[in-house]
Amino acid sequence: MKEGTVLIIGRPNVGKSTFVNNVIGQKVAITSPKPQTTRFPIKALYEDERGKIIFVDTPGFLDKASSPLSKRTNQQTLQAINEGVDVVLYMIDPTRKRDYEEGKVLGIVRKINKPKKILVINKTDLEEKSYLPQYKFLEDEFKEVFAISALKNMHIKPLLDKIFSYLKESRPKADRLMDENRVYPLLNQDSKIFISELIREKIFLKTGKEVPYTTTVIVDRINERKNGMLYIKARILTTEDRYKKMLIGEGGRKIKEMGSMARKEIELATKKKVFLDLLVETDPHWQKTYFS
Ligand SMILES: Nc1nc2c(ncn2[C@@H]2O[C@H](COP(=O)(O)OP(=O)(O)OP(=O)(O)O)[C@@H](O)[C@H]2O)c(=O)[nH]1
Ligand SMILES: [Mg+2]
Repeated sequence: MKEGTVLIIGRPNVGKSTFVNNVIGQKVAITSPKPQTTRFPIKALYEDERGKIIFVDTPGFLDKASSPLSKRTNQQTLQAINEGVDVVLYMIDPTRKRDYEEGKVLGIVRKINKPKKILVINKTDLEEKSYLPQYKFLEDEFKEVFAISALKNMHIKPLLDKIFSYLKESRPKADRLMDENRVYPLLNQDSKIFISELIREKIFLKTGKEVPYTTTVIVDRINERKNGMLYIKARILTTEDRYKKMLIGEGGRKIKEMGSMARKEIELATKKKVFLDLLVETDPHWQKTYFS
């Protein structure tokens, strides 16, 4: 059996989390059309008859990391790279112009010297204007290039075959990472983090431009009641009262909608009835409190 760690790196919004979800075959990482959705490296286990792959989905590397959260995000990505990676997938999105941020990520990818590197061109299902010529030079730099659609699950199989061809026979690393508090196949999230991520995704999907970036989600309690129902208490923290208002929405409609979407997904994942007690609080200092 083969085993190894595969790290996915790329600027925000290229489709890293979408790729990991589709390869794993279930939602392990939240995704949204807004950049900077992922906030910490997510480790998930892929298994088939050939062996095990630990996929590490990283937050899109940020050029300007000034807040405690974005600094920590970048640090964790660098740390994940240094933890021992066998294959690096450098993912690009040719529907967007190459920019300074892309250069920054490429600089990091170039510095990773030991592992095998594969260039992954994502979003090939889209027919809109392509900036692929701007990325052409990369094809000389990377020996292996795969054009895929993470969303439509296109051309993923040959990429997986290539990854396995790079991996060595088993070093039982994934087993060591398994522990019963984890949400399988996630290797580094417990249920509180998993649930807070699902709620955070709804904020990214359902609120306006800047609102998601002012928020974090804290799950305070998960209790299983005698009747088998899960009672979950969670709070959305935001930096200002005006954002709190937007998150709650008129007559509480927004928070209800987000809560209900999240609850349904938690029910699906846990196969239990869920009562989600979701509140919004203003806390201008949450970044300092929780992320520095
Ligand atoms: N059309 C198309 N859309 C895609 C594809 N892959 C991802 N997307 C979309 O691109 C957006 C960003 O996807 P994510 O998976 O959240 O991107 P990410 O790279 O993880 O982003 P960050 O976590 O912010 O770094 C979402 O709206 C996805 O649905 C693809 O292959 N085709
Ligand atoms: Mg992501």
